[in-house]
Amino acid sequence: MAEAKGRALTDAGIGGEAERRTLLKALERKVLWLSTWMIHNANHLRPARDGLKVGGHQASSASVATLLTALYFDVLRPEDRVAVKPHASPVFHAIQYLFGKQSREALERFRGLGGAQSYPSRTKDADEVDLSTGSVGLGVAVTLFASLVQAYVRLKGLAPREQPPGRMIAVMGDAELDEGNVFEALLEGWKHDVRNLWWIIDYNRQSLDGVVSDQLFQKIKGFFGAVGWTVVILKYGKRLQAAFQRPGGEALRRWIDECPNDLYSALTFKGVSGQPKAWREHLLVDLAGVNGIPELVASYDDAGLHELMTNLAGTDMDAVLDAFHGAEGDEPHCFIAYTIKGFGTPLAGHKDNHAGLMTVEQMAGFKRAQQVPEGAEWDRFAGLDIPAERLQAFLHHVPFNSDLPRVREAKKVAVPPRLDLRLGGKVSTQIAFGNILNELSRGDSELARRIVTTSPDVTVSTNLGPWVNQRGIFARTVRDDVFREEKVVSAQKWAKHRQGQHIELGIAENNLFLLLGALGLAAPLFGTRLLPIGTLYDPFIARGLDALNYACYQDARFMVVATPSGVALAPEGGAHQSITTPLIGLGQPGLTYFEPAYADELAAMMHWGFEHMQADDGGSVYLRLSTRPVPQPDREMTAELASDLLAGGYWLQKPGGGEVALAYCGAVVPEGLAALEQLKGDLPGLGVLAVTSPDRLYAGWRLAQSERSLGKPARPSHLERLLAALPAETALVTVLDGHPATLSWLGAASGRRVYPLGVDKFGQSADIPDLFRVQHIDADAIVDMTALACIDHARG
Ligand SMILES: Cc1ncc(C[n+]2csc(CCOP(=O)(O)OP(=O)(O)O)c2C)c(N)n1
Ligand SMILES: [Mg+2]
Repeated sequence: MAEAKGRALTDAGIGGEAERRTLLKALERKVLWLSTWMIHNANHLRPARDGLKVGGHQASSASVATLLTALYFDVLRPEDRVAVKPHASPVFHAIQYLFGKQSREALERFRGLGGAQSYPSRTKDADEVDLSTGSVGLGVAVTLFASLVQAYVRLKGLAPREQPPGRMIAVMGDAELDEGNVFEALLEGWKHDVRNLWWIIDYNRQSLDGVVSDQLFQKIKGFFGAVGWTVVILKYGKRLQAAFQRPGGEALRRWIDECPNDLYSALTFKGVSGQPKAWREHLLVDLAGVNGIPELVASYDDAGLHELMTNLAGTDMDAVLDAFHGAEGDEPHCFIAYTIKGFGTPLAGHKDNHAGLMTVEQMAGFKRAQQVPEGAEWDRFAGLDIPAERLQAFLHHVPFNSDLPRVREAKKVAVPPRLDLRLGGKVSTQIAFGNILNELSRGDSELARRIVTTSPDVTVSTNLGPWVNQRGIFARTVRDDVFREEKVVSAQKWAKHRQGQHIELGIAENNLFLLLGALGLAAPLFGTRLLPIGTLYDPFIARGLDALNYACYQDARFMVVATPSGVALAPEGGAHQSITTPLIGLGQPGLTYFEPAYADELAAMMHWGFEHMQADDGGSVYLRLSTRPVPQPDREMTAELASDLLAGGYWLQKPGGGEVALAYCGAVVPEGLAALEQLKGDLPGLGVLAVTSPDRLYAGWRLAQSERSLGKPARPSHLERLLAALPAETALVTVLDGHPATLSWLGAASGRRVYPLGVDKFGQSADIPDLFRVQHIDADAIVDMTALACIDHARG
């Protein structure tokens, strides 16, 4: 592939290595210019309507202009995938603009509606972002899981045959290493022997607030080495390397090596801000008496000495190309690339430059230095000493610039008309979940082949065991189940092999959601569809919440099955109780939350979920399940019932008018029915509404309202249709094993009084009768609340 493109470059009249590098250096300048200009334009030349600074990160962008230029215009192949650090978004967009894949209008509208996004976004940017970034650390780690997913689809023969394996690459800020999720991912990657993975650290030794600790690279080297990565340090540029060969050069190297980060940054800034003698003064004092130093220092004028002293490898095109092309093998590589934040601009090195913007005067000077004529600021090649046609021909032929769309298509997986269940008696929704997957695992449907499950060390306790027994655990190398071999009795068969369809993770919920995010992007990234299901304990969603949000933000498609939930796990105790997760389900965009009470409801929800995960305008699904066994209704899942429960609710007991109706969600159904039993003498028309998805009900109601506000034909929402069965003044008593606010909005939405019951304090270990009583979600609490509603009703 690379050779073929190399030939094409020769065919296009681009000569050898030397010319390629000359062209790359010219483009590097242009990338730096366009990225800084884009930010300047947005902040200074576009009318500000809201009094807010637009922002953008000129210094962070300048820091990686060389690295990204080298990557996109030389090193990358179309099959590679890149997560670009969030605040280098302008550099990414400038590069796409030079490729002709990004419009000038989008650059002019940087950070505005429809413009190039503040941080590279898969869903909002038009120029083919591979992986979104924004919350630092997550974009880095997701590349590791993407490499695992690539291995999964390739080793199973699911990826299109003609597609070579790509490198999953993160271009990351050095402060991203402060995020714990990066290290959680590193360890998991080691366990799974990840390959084809590059992390390129923009080691500018600055974060947002200032300068990072000295000698940090030693620690970084240690971390990565410990988990088997090849670490490549790009420290000195070619000019410095040459200077080190001269008399006094060794002492100069030592001086730089020992120079504290903050002093180096300060001297760098002095060098670009009218204090050109700073380097010279320091060197001559600190290295007084060292042979060769006076001559070496004297051989540079002030500008030359500044250029030499700031010639770090990460901003030196030749050094960068040598390092990237020198990397061999598919083992993971970490490049620690020394750079300067703000390199090549008047912001270079200043510790406060993260949010700093060049002033209008500084930009005018910068424009002159870049030889960009007035009015030619958006010109692709203005100010470069190379004819535009030549640059254009080069760009056309660089290996990355393929005509293939970067967002791959993948066929949809057929979902059978219904999912089977083989259960009887009292059943929990968690048991039903295991049963549905078990039934699927025994068949040979396309759906079963495309499901991949994963869990952070709670595979067995979330009831994935039967599925795993049947389908095996994914691993590069075959490993028999030793316990089985040794005839140690166990219900679990843990055979590991390439055909395995369960990816076992350590206990890090961030990793679960990052992996679900990567698996859920298999279609656009690798051209093949997977249907990922991840299980965890419901309370620990909070642990991985940022990664869950990130996966949704990227429009990855997956199913999260969270069990046990609420306080109904009873004896397991307070630390494992989940209270606010229903509100997360309700509030999280891109994630549809269901909470079934019965097994047949869950089967319908999973069926809908598998379709929804594949729909163009679909999304991901969150199923909040319970370990509490409840008696099952003897009923047929009619089309009408399925449609109602998927829209968010149905009448379990149809109302016959009256002052009050009950609405419950999930595993508290026995309490709802017990209260009905107690009350039906006094309130013969008492209805019981099963809320199967507060999220779907809410979304439907909001949509109907907004359509009406726009003058569109009035279509009642599902909630309105359901509540039309009640007189206008009927109050609602709501109950769930979760935060009461999940259902209390039903009152406001329907203009009626609401009496919400739910959990709003942490409990303790107990059995369900005690806990539900303490939390006021038992039948007595429902009866008492209904009585209050009746009294209020009578008062008017
Ligand atoms: C999780 C998270 N916390 C905080 C921020 C705000 N933030 C954006 S960039 C940044 C500093 C990043 O420093 P570094 O990674 O070294 O990037 P540089 O700009 O130096 O390239 C911070 C704290 C964020 N984007 N995400
Ligand atoms: Mg930094």
